[in-house]
This record gives sequence, C-alpha cells and structure tokens, in this order.
Amino acid sequence: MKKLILVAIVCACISSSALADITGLHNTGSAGVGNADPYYTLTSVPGGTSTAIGIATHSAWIAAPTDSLWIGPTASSVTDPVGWYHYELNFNIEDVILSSVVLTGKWSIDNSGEIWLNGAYTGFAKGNTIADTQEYKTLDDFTITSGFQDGLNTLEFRVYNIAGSGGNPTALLVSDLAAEATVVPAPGAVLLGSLGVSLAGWMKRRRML
Ligand SMILES: [Ca+2]
Repeated sequence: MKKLILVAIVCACISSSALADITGLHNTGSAGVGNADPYYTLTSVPGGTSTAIGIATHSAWIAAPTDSLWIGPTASSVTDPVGWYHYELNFNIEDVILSSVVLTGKWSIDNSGEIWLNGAYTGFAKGNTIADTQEYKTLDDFTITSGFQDGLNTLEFRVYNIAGSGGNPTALLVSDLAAEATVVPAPGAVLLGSLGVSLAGWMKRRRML
C-alpha cells in the first residue's frame, strides 16, 4: 500500500513537467494573399511606413510549405526599394525554465538577412548585402536555444533587398515555427516531490523497500 502511495506521488511530479506554455508562435502569411499579416509587423522599411501582407509566390522563390505564405510590403510582381526591412513577431513565455526553451523553424528571404531575438543577433544569417546569392530558392532551418525571457519576447527577421532591375521585390517566409520547454514545477508539485523524497527515505530506513 505504501509503495502504491509513493508511485502515485512520483507520477504526479512527472506529469507537472510535461508541456510548456509558449504562445503566439505563427508562420508568416496566416491571413492569406493580399491581407495584412495579423502577427508579423513591418517595424522598419527604407522609407515611410508599410504593412506586411501575404503575397503570391514569385516564380523565382521556393514554394511556401503548408500553413505558411510569403509576406512582404507589396505584391511580388513589383520592385521594392533597396534597403532593410524589419519584421517582428511577438510571442509569450510563461512558467517555463528559460534555459530549456528550444525554438525551431524554417526561413527563406529575398534577398538576404538575419534573425534577432529580443534585440540580440542569434547568429543565423542568409546571404549578404552585396550580391544576390538567391537565398529565396532555399528554405533553411534555424534553432534558437538562448536569449529568451519571461513574458513578452520578440523574434525579428531583418531582410535586405539588394539593388536590381525591374521586378525586384523583397519578402520573407517563415514556416514550421514551434517551441519546446520544461514547465517550472508548480508549488504543489514541489511539495509533493519533497514529500516523495522524505517518504522514500523513511521507507528505506524502515527497510520497507
Ligand atoms: Ca529582391
């Protein structure tokens, strides 16, 4: 009977760390072609202001995976100004062990760019600002394991549009965005864990295990 109680306590502690509470992760283009992206905000463009909208895949770009779509400041058939375009996605982290967070996804860009998290460069980049290395033809994986904070987090994609002739758009594609983490044990689970350890020690002393 006492062994059964111990097993029940251990099970309760294990179940408390099963799922993370990370919300607000979305792929680009969830509102469809021609519609403003409800989650990705264009916070900086070469001139004036702009909105990130879902756009049809340009003939030179890689196809967008299921549940994602290219987004950009204009339709894919026009020429956008040369320069940097910053796209921000806000998401939330609550009650997880920050060092355990693993954020993964895939990205493609026209023409080059970098990924930043909470104002810090993550080390993930595609291409450069000098030559067109056709980064829009490949979908690359990224995995971020540090730089997270409790509460609001900002994932930023800085995309550079290189100078070109007619029909030189800029755009961003993010797909398969997901995260895993270990939940911080609730106070009740910590108490149960302590009780479990104490009980196990007591039972050992009593030579009952
Ligand atoms: Ca371009």
